[in-house]
Amino acid sequence: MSSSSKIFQSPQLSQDLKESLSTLPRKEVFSNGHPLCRYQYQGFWYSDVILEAVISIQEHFQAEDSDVFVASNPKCGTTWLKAIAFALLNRRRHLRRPPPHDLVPFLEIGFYGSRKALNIASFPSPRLLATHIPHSSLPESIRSKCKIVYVARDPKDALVSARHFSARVGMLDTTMAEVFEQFCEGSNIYGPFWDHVVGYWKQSLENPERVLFLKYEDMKARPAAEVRRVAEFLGCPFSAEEEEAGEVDRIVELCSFEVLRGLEVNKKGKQEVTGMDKSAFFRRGEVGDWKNHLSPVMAYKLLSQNWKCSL
Ligand code: PAP
Repeated sequence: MSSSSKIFQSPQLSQDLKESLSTLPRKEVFSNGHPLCRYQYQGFWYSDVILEAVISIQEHFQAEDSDVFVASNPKCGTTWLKAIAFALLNRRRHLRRPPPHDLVPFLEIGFYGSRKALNIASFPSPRLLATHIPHSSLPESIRSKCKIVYVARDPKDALVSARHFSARVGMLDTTMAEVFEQFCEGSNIYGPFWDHVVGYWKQSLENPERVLFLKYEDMKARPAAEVRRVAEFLGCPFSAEEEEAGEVDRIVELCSFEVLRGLEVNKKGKQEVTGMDKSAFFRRGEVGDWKNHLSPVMAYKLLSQNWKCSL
């Protein structure tokens, strides 16, 4: 274990925990030529920074009954769903500013761990938060109390999106082929991809009042119907008057790829917490872009590898 890893310098983690973490499976990846470690914890892979935050959340975060979470694997439609959930819960407000990632911060990126930049105590209630943490690793208070809207996406499009994003923000020195191999072996960040999806999917079947499972592809095909589903799940269904007044279509339009990407607040500048370009979260917004980057053989390999996951 690389003792230079940030997690081993964190004052928030006890010596005992640091010792047990030193036994975790790990993998080396590179960022701007520098080696970084990725760790497998409770079955899923994290960077050291995110792992520290996940552990801190497990130890300290207390959910409130009214908390609502947007959950996803990375690059599966998080920004879009954040905008929809925020628009639904704040019908009278609009999204001219700030952008979705500032309105709905990630629990593990910003509030916890060494990258902590926001104060959870000062975040107004009812809290609308986001997470990429797998369902099985969420603290019990979130699992038992909160409503969670999860969005899944074709992993081929998610991995292509992840690779472009990584190159765009200078996060990792990975080629498309390397990202593809990580998705196949399940060592992509927050992976294995299908274990993440299946965890939330099972919960949506067992606890439909707690977890709503959406698919990016369905949202693209029939956005109004999916927006109505989210509204009903969140306890803010559209009234007959709102339906009549075209409120559903207004929210669909407000949160569409073209409109969000075109907003000045999303075109320029960097995110408050991560320092990443805001525009990096809007690329093509399409279903099936993987066909421009992966071969049919790669698609087949990814599908056959994924059968190994715990469905
Ligand atoms: P995150 O998990 O890092 O927050 P996330 O928002 O899930 O990222 O993923 C970004 C993807 O959603 C991008 O996909 P692409 O690379 O295939 O284009 C981005 O373009 C897409 N996206 C962002 N906003 C929308 C939207 N309003 N409608 C559809 N797709 C969107």
